[in-house]
Amino acid sequence: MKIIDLRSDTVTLPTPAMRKAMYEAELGDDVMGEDPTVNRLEALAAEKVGKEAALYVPSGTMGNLVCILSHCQRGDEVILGDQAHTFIFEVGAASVLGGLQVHTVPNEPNGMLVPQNVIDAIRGENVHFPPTALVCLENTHNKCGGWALTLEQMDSVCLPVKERGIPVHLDGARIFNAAVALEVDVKELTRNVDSVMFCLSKGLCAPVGSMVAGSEEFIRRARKNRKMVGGGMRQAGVLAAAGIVALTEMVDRLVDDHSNARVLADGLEGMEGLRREQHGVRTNMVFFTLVTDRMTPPEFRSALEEEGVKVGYYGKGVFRAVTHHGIEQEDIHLALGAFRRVMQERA
Ligand code: TLP
Repeated sequence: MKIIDLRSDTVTLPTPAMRKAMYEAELGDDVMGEDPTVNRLEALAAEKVGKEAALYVPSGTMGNLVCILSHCQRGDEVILGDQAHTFIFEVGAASVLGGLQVHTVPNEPNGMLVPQNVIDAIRGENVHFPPTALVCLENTHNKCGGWALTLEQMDSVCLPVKERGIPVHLDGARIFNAAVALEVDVKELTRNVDSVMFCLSKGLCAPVGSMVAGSEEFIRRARKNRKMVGGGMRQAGVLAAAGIVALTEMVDRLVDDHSNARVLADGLEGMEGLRREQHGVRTNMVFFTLVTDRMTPPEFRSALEEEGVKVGYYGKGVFRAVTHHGIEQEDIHLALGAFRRVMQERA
């Protein structure tokens, strides 16, 4: 039985082209700046997102941390959404390792921050206040259904924040999903942020790694902070080679993941005992809630697993299914059959 693993697009495996590129990669010591493959990946990534420079980091979590550390000093405050990955899923790193205070404002269901709420959260001059040093956005927004924010939506927050002299960081773990869904060049979405982190290891299928990008001066600081948190990786070109394939060959196919997610969402619609979450499907994520008392969430999850389908659990009965490379439309139909059997026979 094929396991249809919809827990996350992080489960994707490197493609044959990636494995070949990894095998053949030219290597050097990247901490000394001498790994030609890492240097090539960094130049390519910077060019793709329209920034002066980029830096290869081991993970999205480290990428966000390195950017936050590079924008802020201990004692500063960072404004971000209360559903932000950085706030919920990054082990409190900004506070623990950066000595920063996080100031959350509520995310709208589509992942947006209400611009006025962000402006109101910026601290004024007062001896009692920590200085506001950074605002973070997320696109696509993971906890808000994988929704893609348009340039206009992002600008409605970015521009007034930047007018006040405060930089904006974008957690763009899945920014290529957003660009593909909105049919815009990714540069459009990154144009007005000061730094962006994006992942090579999710829908783009590289085994490891994320990129951060910004001005040359910012990336110099980020490189030092990456070293500080242990992210200097020596002959990292063996991994970066897969990242180059990710950026050159794996972006356009994300459209298939998005259409598979819609097929899945349509199939789940109206299934007794399940309620699709309202935010709709824009990219590769489908959220739904178990609304029957005949089965607990863990029972539902293991019944699905027995049928060969894995989904992610977000608590309070809410589940997430993520489509990705290796999941074909026929797998979605098989998965829907499994959902139906679990809901009809066991619920
Ligand atoms: N998200 C993972 C889990 O951590 C929840 C997933 O399965 O979706 N920003 C965003 C928006 C993310 O979704 C993730 C990973 C990260 C940052 C962190 O990236 P990694 O896992 O590379 O540290």
